[in-house]
Amino acid sequence: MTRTNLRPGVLIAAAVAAVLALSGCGGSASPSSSAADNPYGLIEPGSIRVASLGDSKPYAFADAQGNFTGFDVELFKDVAHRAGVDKVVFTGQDFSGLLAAVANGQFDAGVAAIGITDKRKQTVDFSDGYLAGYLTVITTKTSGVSNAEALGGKRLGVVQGTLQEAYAVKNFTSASLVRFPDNNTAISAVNSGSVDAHFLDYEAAKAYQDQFGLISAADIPSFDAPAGFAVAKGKTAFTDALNNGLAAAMEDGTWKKLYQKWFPGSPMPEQYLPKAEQTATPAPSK
Ligand code: SNW
Repeated sequence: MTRTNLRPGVLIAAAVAAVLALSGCGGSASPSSSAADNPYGLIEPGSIRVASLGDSKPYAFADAQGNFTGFDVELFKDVAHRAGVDKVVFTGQDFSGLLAAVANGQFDAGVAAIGITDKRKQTVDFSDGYLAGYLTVITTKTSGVSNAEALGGKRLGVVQGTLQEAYAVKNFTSASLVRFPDNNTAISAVNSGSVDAHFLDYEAAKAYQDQFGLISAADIPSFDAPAGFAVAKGKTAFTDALNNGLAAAMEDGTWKKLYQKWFPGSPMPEQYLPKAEQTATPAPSK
């Protein structure tokens, strides 16, 4: 009696175990289980947590309602959609902690006009590049800073951890650098006169110029460090999916549409346009 009752249960257990083994599920096989449910290795399957910036308009910023938007944000959402993920949650961070937060698994990605450099590749992996431009010194009309040479003896703001900081340390050696956690704080200091100028990304500089009547004093090419999406090291399925999405967004004109929306009037770079729209003229070095 006991035996005949037990038998179906044993059979079911054996069958379940066999199915689990075949599907790669079950206790010790959980890594392949999560690979099936969570191919990109996201913190929460089906959702991408992104570390970004609240004040890098028009690349990445929080609007009046607190929603993240901008060129980089919209491009990332489009690429995530192509990778099959529609839930993307952006959080504002200080730039200086952003790559570490991606590397240590607090976020799935970093999206904030982050230039790809060998040094940063020691901390994170990057998608392919999706934007290349200039670094700009902006100042007030009365500061007397009319070009990079005039920065000698002046107080120049940089956001900590940026390429601007590294460039200024190396090349603006006679300026006094003042490090800020973010652009808004630095621009307040420019407007109040506590620093003479601030050094930031070209399009963000343009936005602050328009907002506060500031002027550009110097544009430094940064085409050797195009912006990419930062991902924790070794998440190759995720990075590959982002790269495929980026290539598709460039080829079907989505990248161009977003560029025109967020950077109106800026010269159109060729290397990210659909192949049919690229001429034989070589683009600025990547
Ligand atoms: O290197 C450039 C790139 O060519 C493009 O112009 C977008 O900005 C950059 O990636 C540089 N961005 C800075 C950096 O990566 C600052 C980023 C920020 O303030 N959000 O450090």
